[in-house]
Formats: sequence, structure tokens, C-alpha cells
Amino acid sequence: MAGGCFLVLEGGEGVGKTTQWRRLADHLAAAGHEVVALREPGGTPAGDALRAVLLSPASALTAETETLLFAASRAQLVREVITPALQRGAVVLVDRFLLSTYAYQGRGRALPLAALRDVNAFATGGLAPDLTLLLSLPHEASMARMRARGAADRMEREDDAFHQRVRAAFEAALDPAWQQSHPEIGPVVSVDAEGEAEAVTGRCVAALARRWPHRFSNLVGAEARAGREVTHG
Ligand code: T5A
Repeated sequence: MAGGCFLVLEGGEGVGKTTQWRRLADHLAAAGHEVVALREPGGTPAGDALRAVLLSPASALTAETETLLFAASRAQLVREVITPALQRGAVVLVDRFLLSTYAYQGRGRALPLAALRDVNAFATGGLAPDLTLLLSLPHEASMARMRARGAADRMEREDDAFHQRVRAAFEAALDPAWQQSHPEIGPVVSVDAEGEAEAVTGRCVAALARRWPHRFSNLVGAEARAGREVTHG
């Protein structure tokens, strides 16, 4: 593969996605890649302002407004940061992207997928990830990790049934037939998120090396080295 590489980490609450996002960014940088590590919502000044509104428990938002704000943050991120980074050949690693909208607003909030698709086609301009690593953890374990982390944001405060629906949506995305009919999501592979963070990172690295042996085989065994530059958004 030539040029940049667009990678996404996905999963329900508490699966350890953000932990892996940091660790994987360090591994990629230690192996010599230019890494741009971003999170959604956010990653730009406008997106960070939208993030504050979206996650504040004080915000009273309809499901439609919520969807449009996530899409607005995404549109800004794609044009301001992701596309230029891909054009100069960087590895862009994003904590959540469009699949989260399908899971949270589509299945969680029961909004029609066709509307989410249209709004987000406009937001992304058709940019799809090269690969999504979907971290998978039993529901109880992820809820326990989420609770252990402390104060819950607006989305985390949703009830258990909501989080179960989100989880089911992520699992459905692993079906090859589903992926074929949703090219805007790109390929999705499951990564077992049980066990120590280091072991989970090893599985993420192995998934990348399996897909792109030439580009990422040197990641296996790469240790994070202090002083390597990772641009975090
Ligand atoms: N959202 C987002 C939508 O509804 N629609 C969208 O389109 C988009 C893009 C984002 C919220 O917005 C929603 C989804 C989210 O609800 P966020 O704060 O970015 O909000 O929340 P999350 O993406 O859920 O990220 P978090 O960082 O809050 O949670 P993670 O990534 O699941 O987990 P992490 O790494 O913080 O770990 C959770 C806890 O577990 C521990 C960590 O130390 C932490 O305490 N942990 C482990 N413990 C044991 N073993 C391991 N291997 C562990 N890894 C982590």
C-alpha cells in the first residue's frame, strides 16, 4: 500500500479503546511511522467545542441534534486534519469514527440508518477507514471497567439496554456480508480485549502486520521509545 493509512479503533464503553489508542500510537511511532492520533468527537478546536456539548450531562439534545453534532465534528476533522495527514503519507489512528454513529445513534437511539448514511457521506466526503480494529470484551467486563473509571459522561449514563444494543451493532459489523453492503465503513476485524493492556496491544499489532505485512511487520516487538513524536488531537 502506498501513501497514508487510515486506522480506526472501535468498541463499546469501557473496552479499553483509548488505552490501546495511546499504546498503538506509541508502537507505530517507535517503528518509524509518522502518526497522527485523533479522537472523535474532537481533534480540532471546533470539534473539541462540540465534544464538550455532546458529552456534558447538562446538555439536553434530541437524537437528531446529537447525530448532526457528531457529524459536524467529523466533517471538520476529515478536512482539517485527516485528509492532509493521509496526503503526506502519515498513519492516522482515530479513536472512533462512523461505525460509532451507526452503533450509538443507529442502534442505540433507533435512528434510521439511511439518514445517518446520507448525513455522514456529506460529513466524510466519502473517506472510509483502511481498517477498523473492533475491541471485543464481554459486556459485564466492559461495564465494570467503565464504572471503575469514575464520573460518567452523557452517553455513559444511558441504561444497560442501550449499551447492549450498541454492543450488538458492533458485533453485527463483523459479518462480511454487512461489511460488503456498508463500504463507507471499510473492513472491520475483531481484537480480543481481555487480559493485560500489553497483550491486547500485541493483538492489535498482529492484526496490522497480518493485513499489511510489508508496512507493519516491524511493529511486532517494537517498544515504545520516549522522545518519538506522536501528534495527538
Ligand atoms: N459517540 C461517539 C457516539 O455516540 N457517536 C459517534 O459517532 C461517536 C464518534 C465518546 C462518546 O461518544 C459516543 C461514544 C462515547 O460514548 P469518549 O470519552 O471518547 O466519549 O468515550 P469512549 O470512546 O467510550 O472512550 P473512553 O476512553 O471513555 O473508554 P474506553 O476507550 O473504552 O476505555 P479506556 O481505555 O479509557 O479504559 C476504560 C478503563 O479500563 C481500564 C482503563 O485504565 C480505564 O480505567 N483498562 C483496563 N483494565 C484492565 N485491563 C485492560 N486491558 C484495560 N484497558 C483499559
